[in-house]
Amino acid sequence: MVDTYTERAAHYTNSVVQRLFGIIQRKNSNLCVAADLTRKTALLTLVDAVGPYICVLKTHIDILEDFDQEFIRRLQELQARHDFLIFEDRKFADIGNTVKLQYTSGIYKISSWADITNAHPLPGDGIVAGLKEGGLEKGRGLLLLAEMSSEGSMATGSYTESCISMAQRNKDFVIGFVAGRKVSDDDFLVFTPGVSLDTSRDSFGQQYRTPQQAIDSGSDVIIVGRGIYGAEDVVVEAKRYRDAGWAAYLAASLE
Ligand code: BMP
Repeated sequence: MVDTYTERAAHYTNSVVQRLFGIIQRKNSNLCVAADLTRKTALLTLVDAVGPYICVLKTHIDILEDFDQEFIRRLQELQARHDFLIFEDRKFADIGNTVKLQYTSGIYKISSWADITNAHPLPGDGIVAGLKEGGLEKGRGLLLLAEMSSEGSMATGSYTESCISMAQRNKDFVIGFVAGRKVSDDDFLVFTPGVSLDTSRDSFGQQYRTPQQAIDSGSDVIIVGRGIYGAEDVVVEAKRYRDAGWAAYLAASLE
């Protein structure tokens, strides 16, 4: 039997995690949509359609061809309307001073609107220190990439173990991992990409598992991209993945 989201919430102090668990419970959803679209109107239309069924919206802000600050304002309106967190999948990977600038400055000013972002542990603890300076006071949270879903990923074994240690040293800001399974016994969230109900891989080495396989492996939030935004009816697919993820969670919490 796994602890329920409500039981888990009591173990965390980070406000982002508290907000996330609240949303998951209110919406009966552990679904994060990876909205990898390149035009802001299409992206906002997708978010408005799937918003009711998701707990987190994941963005790749740098693939937008027509980004402007107005887009952020409209995204925040949708966030308020549909009640979800925003996760910018920036995968920071530089020294602390540089990532702090990349996180807070430039065109995107990610720390001003993204509740959650993520980083590779590759550069060492300085990357967390730099991002923490940009995000902790704003109430943001960080995920570390402990594993990747792509074939041949080098984030395995001792690399993954070092990533877990890094998270343990930075529990005020690191809220969890991007990983395919529960990589640590500590109270860290696990966000799992590479989830599909219909496909097992793509032509670039992406590897998929079902929502049930991900949840049974200890995932807390399943991330679905093309399985939803690539569908003819995105609402039907969002509901299908929301229901599959929630049914798998309910079954796991009763086992
Ligand atoms: P899709 O479901 O279309 O394969 O999209 C997966 C999403 O998750 C993409 O936005 C990708 O950048 C992200 N992702 C991933 O696929 N594997 C990882 O290990 C980490 C990711 O962030």
